[in-house]
Amino acid sequence: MTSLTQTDWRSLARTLRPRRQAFIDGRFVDALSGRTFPAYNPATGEVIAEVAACDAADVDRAVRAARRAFESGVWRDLKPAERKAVLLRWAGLIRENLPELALLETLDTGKAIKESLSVDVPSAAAAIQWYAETIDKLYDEIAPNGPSSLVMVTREPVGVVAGVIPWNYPLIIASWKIGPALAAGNSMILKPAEEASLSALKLAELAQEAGLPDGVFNVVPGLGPEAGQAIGLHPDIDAVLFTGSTEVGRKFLEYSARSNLKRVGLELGGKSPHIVTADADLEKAAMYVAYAIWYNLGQTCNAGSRLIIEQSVKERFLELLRPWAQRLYPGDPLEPTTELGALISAEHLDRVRGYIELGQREGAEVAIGGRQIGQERGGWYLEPTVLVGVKNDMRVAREEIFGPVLSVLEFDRLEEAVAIANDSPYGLAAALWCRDISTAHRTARQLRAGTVWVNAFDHTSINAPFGGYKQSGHGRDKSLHAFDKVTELKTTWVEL
Ligand code: TAP
Repeated sequence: MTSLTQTDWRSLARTLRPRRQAFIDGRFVDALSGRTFPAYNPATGEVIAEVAACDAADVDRAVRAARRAFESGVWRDLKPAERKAVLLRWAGLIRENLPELALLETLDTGKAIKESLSVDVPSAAAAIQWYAETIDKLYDEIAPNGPSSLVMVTREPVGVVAGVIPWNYPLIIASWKIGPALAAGNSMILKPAEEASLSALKLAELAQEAGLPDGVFNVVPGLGPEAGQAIGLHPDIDAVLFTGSTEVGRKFLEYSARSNLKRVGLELGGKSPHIVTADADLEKAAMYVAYAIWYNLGQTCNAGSRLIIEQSVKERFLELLRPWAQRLYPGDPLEPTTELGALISAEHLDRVRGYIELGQREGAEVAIGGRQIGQERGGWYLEPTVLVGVKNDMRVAREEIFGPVLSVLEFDRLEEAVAIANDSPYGLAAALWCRDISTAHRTARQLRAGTVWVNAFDHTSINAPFGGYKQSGHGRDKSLHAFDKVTELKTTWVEL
């Protein structure tokens, strides 16, 4: 399927009829209000679908369905092997529908079809499969309490779990929420981002085909302040797994406090530091620094957006980065060799451009890129950009730009680099390039981030936890740790 040409993808896109209704209680339905919102193709600026705009009434309908399904035991009381089989079928169907899902993801988000095909869809299938596999392998515990009692510690599903997710990796992040929530036996409601709902609706169709009982998995597309807020405030949702901005994450904590104290998992923003020392393998580091900031056009929560480079090698390193900025030049996302597509929206493009101008006003200089391109296509494209002369108190070093803009800061001593790296409200990820093993371990310990890479960036696996320190959130996606937010621990004490 990867042999399809740009023309093939374009003609497939013309025949594609994306699902646009909400999926509630096993049926595709319009929003009760009848309202819709447009889904745009960021590569062309065209509207590709009018999607159901769910609000509080639809969320309530979905919660009732999810609660009914949960209480009936139709899912949580299935034999583990049966539950596992359904999720494995779902993962299989995601793989079988690779071209359609990849195309939906690309049309809806502007990301390159190459990436949707090789990363987004396969990773989502792999995550659901991984959690399916845990279902009949996780054992509960017996606390050591002597011969006169049996103290069992068991995990039970919390009940109704909602996932509220962003637009940058719609399928992947959905799968990180769906996997643990459904494997644990919960029912689920998923609210995709306004800018990227289409692949979630296709997932719902495949869930039904896989045999997931009605009401166990629901998708309510809609706007954040309507559907999202209704989820946050709903008194009968037990947990919300949120991925998105720190600003909205804060709102979910407030919603929880104002409603039923539902559990809130927060995967939020980042401003990840990428430290490169003079003794590092600079050529390799340059490639990683380039992908760390420019992959998906920097619209990645853990994007390596602050390069902290040892002063003596700064100029040389910038020369090594230049060819990568040319190679990773944005193009038509449906051209199979394109690595970077378009930014998600016109507003986001303006926002990112605003940061480049702000950086210059703050005293930084554009060393690479900085221009909007591709206007003739109608979409929202920006060159890979590097700002030099950045100080860590500038807003371009402190705030999440969420675009292809690398801020370059300099250091003389490694302690300085660590201090700069840690001087951030965020703590999602960090990376260090150096050859000395004890420096690497010591520095990795000092970096306050949920993930630290040494001589790498963004290497990832579903079995390694992912999440942030500080205002990058709390709780972890991926790995067995993701079960913590969607399960209750029950102690059953039996006197013998
Ligand atoms: P947000 O604007 O925070 O949106 C995330 C989700 O929250 C969307 O579904 C959004 O709906 C909804 N929402 C917006 N306002 C809301 C409100 N007032 N009440 C309830 N829900 C609301 O983030 P985004 O722009 O989609 O994504 C970018 C952000 O996500 C960045 O900060 C990025 O770092 C973060 N992110 C973090 C991670 C991890 S793992 N830490 C991964 C990816 C992205 P609408 O789309 O309708 O507004």
